[in-house]
Amino acid sequence: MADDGAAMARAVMLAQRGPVWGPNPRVGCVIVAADGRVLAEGWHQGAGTPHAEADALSKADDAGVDVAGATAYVTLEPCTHTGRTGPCADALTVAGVGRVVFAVEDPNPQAAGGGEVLRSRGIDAEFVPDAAAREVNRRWLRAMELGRPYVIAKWAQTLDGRTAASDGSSFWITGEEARAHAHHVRAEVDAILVGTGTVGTDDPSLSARPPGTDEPHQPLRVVMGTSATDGAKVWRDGNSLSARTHDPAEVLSELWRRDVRTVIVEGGSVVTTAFFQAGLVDEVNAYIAPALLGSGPTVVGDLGIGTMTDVLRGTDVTSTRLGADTLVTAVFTKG
Ligand code: AOF
Ligand code: ZN
Repeated sequence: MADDGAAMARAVMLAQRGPVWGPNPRVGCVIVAADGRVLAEGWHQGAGTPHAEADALSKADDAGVDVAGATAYVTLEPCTHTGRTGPCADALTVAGVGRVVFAVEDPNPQAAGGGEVLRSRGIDAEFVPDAAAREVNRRWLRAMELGRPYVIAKWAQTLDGRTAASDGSSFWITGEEARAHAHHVRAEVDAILVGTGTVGTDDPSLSARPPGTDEPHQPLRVVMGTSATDGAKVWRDGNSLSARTHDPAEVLSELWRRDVRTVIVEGGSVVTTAFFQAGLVDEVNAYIAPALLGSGPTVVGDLGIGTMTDVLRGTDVTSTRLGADTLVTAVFTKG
């Protein structure tokens, strides 16, 4: 008899081999025989490549392994649609698996309903919720619920909440470890957004340069606002977008159409404030240095909060020590 918990834990590990960025979720699949033997494993490597179930089934096929009557453990509900690839519910049916256990229901209305479809064909499909399987796609799942990209507001600040000195200089508030961490996060998202003001003052390259990673994924660079930024580094290749508007909701719809599921808003203060004012910040990543400036721009401007009862308070807080600095993350929109 297969151990459901152990098999799903393995499927979650496999899911993590897929890319965090991109329009698709990370999904893992383990096919286990009635006697507990693992017959095949698969995972999804990103949009356009086979889904986890199809990957596992084709590996079984290549190895000449018969999966008839076996149990497929999948971290996400098998899809029913033909998108970039074919429906996994059909592939599992044709292969003759006897049972399917999935850990998260698919929030994508085009793909959802695999559990029902499989049951209607006499396959024992069970939805067994699993927190670890949810966590693997935490931001993607939230974006699908919201129908817009998941927004991470990221900044580096001093203890007194400043992001630059009064002369505008801001290199470097935090140390090397904090900056390396931020590069890892950049390589895991679909887009990085800044305002034209930041392009004018910092001329940032907005690339992901995580130490120790060759050819990291490069997010789309998005510049929001109407001021001219000709010749800036962000325009060095085609992987950039000018969003000539001051409305965060408008930018997010445009990004959603371009398959962006996660975006980091990296400032400046005007842009970050606009996203907070619009209620469109899902998560804050604040890198806090043990430093004081006493003057200079602050992270977030006036949000129209005049009294403590209106304070914006985050949940699901984490704190991570990075050299002398501390990364505090918190969630600001909850499902
Ligand atoms: C699965 N198994 O491994 C994944 C699923 O355009 P496509 O064909 O790549 O389909 C993408 C959608 O399929 C995605 O939005 C999500 O609903 C589902 N992803 N489903 O059965 C998988 N990656
Ligand atoms: Zn599928």
